[in-house]
Parts: sequence; C-alpha cells; structure tokens
Amino acid sequence: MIKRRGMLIVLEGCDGCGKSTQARKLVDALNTTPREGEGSLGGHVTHAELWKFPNRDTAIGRLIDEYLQNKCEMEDHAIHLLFAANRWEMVPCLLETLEKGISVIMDRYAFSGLAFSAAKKKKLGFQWCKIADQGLPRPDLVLYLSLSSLEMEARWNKKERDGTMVYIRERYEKVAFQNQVQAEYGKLMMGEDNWHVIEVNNKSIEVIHRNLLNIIKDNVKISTEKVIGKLWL
Ligand code: FDM
Ligand code: MG
Repeated sequence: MIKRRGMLIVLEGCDGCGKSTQARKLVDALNTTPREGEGSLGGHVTHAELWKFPNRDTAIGRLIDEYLQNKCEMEDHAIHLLFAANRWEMVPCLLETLEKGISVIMDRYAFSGLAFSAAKKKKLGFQWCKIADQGLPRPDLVLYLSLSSLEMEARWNKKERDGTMVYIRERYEKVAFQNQVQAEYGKLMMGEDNWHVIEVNNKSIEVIHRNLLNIIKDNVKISTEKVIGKLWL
C-alpha cells in the first residue's frame, strides 16, 4: 500500500460551540476505525492525534493563558503575534506528525487568530492579521460549528480543564463580542472550498459527531493524496 500523509482537520467556532468535545470524539473514532474493509477509511488513516491552539503548555502559551484569564494586559497587535507564534513554534512537529501518516484534529487554528483579533473594537485590519499566519500548513478541512448567540452564553459557565470542572469566564466570553467574531468567521470562509458549516443548535453530540465523521470520510482519500498546502499563499 502507498504510504499517505495524515489529514489536517481544524475545528472552528465561537466559545462553547462544542469544538473540544467533538475533537475528542473524532480522535477516538479515527483511532478505532478499522483500517480495511466495511466502515474503514480505506486504509489511509493510520492514527489520529488531538491538538489544540492556543497550546498553553509552551512558554509563549503560558503568556497567552495569563492574558486570557485577565491576569495581565497586552497590546492587541502584540497578543495577536503571540497567538501566531504559538502556532509557528509547533510547525516542525506538526509536519513531522502528518508525514508519519498520523492525522491531526486541531481544536482552533489560524482562523481563530484572525476572527478574534479582527473582531476587536480598535480594528487591527484583516490583511495585517493574516500576514502573521501566512504560510502555515493549510488544513485539508475546516469544520465550522455554528451556534446561535442565545445558546452560547448558557454553555460558558461550565468548562472542563484537565479533567475537572472549573467555573471561569475568560476574556473574550461576551455575547456581543462573539457575535462580531462569528461575523469575521463569515468573511473568512467566503470562497473557501475546504470549509464545512455545521449548525449545532438543538442537535445532540452524537448527531453532530456522525455529521463531522461523514464529512471526513468523504474527503480522506483526496486529501491524503495531495501535498500539504500553505495557508493564504
Ligand atoms: N483565540 C484563540 C484567539 O484570540 N486567537 C487565536 O489565535 C486562538 C487560537 O482564545 F476565546 C481565542 C479564542 C478563545 C480563546 O481559546 C481561548 P479556547 O479554545 O477557549 O482555549
Ligand atoms: Mg474558550
């Protein structure tokens, strides 16, 4: 069998839309899908890993974490660049992982970087924001979970971190701001052929999961045969 690279699949959406839950379920599903035969992904996907941005475990990530928890202030351009740097520092490892045939399910990526920064009142400028992430590995698929603002807030107070439930509200978790973020995402997906929008209002975790898995199954062969692209280039 020809050795194929892994897929790069990004989940995006506002806070509380269920990305992390769905990302975990996708990784589990891909890791238990039979390699061959009925229900398989055609022997292309060998293994999947869960990645998340911001990656709060690196030195840059720890700064970002403090900022998000309102423990420090940061100039808007500066924090935008730190989010982007937090992605760039992981690129060698990301490419190595994909090369090994391992797929990566990514909980947020450069699209969050752009949508959240561009949504700020003192506009940074869409084009300026894009430059910092230009040239990153381009995802094969972007799965956008769309949630109404009514449902949004109800979900925020509950948050799981490191296996325990903590109740905190981070910097960007305000409805008006997240509505602006969703508008910015709307601009980002225009004309893109690798984005899929999934409405998640009133849908069960299981139904959404099936939906996402089917999109992946439909795309796996095409994607893994192509060389990984470069974002926004
Ligand atoms: N966020 C996330 C950004 O503002 N820029 C980025 O580049 C990324 C990856 O950080 F409100 C925002 C989005 C969210 C916050 O994300 C933390 P999680 O998924 O809640 O940890
Ligand atoms: Mg959050």
